[in-house]
Amino acid sequence: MFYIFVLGTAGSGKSLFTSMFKQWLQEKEWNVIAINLDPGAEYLPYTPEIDVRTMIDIHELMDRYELGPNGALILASDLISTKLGEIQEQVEEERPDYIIVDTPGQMELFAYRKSGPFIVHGLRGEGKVIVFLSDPWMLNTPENFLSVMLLASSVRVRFKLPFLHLLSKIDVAKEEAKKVMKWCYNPRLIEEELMRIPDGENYLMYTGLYRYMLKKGFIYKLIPMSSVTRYGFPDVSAAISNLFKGGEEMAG
Ligand SMILES: Nc1nc2c(ncn2[C@@H]2O[C@H](COP(=O)(O)OP(=O)(O)OP(=O)(O)O)[C@@H](O)[C@H]2O)c(=O)[nH]1
Ligand SMILES: [Mg+2]
Repeated sequence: MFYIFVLGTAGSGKSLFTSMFKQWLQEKEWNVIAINLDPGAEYLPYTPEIDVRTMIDIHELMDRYELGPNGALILASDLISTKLGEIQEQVEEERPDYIIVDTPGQMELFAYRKSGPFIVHGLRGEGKVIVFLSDPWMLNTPENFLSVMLLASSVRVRFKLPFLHLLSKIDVAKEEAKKVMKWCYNPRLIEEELMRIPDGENYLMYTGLYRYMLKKGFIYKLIPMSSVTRYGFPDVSAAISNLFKGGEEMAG
């Protein structure tokens, strides 16, 4: 059993990726299930085999503790950790090859509070990987590119697991995606762009940070993909297979 945890900022395409990548793997004859860990999800583009919403009711929390939507979401995120045993039991019943885990819209509630890492590390499996989604608009300037790489790095540091960074929604942001991929594969281009920042102090800070991250492997080679057209799915699955050390090939 291999876990694929899908993280990313709000609206980056986590749920649609979960849905479409699950379908894609199933077509390759793999036994795949999806877990929804977003207690606040109103709508999901797939039917999860395991759903935290059946264990935690956000509206009940709001009523019982007189909380607003954000307070209830925070409490619900913390409560996820108490459901580890229940989730594990349900996974064991299914015994799938792959488990795709969709995580809460508000990434910070999952990644930066205790329960996210607790669940991620607590679940038993042969391998685990984090896939982190960003859409091209989020990286559309050199400063944004740098800050999204910082965000991805902070998630990687938080979970300490094999990590992939995907560039989502490229079907609707072709030009932006091309630019971002150029930056990824020609690191000097970003430096040149950062040099154009008029404020000298910022330039030194940004380029210093950028060079350090590049040297230490924190500027990721993004994998461009679209959950609508499935462009890039073979690359994503090959990269995931590589990360599952000793794991079998996923792509059929
Ligand atoms: N064109 C296109 N739209 C996409 C793609 N992926 C997601 N979307 C759309 O982007 C919107 C957000 O996608 P979701 O999958 O709900 O994103 P999410 O990260 O789960 O969102 P939250 O859980 O609310 O944070 C939806 O309208 C999706 O249909 C893609 O690859 N291409
Ligand atoms: Mg979602």
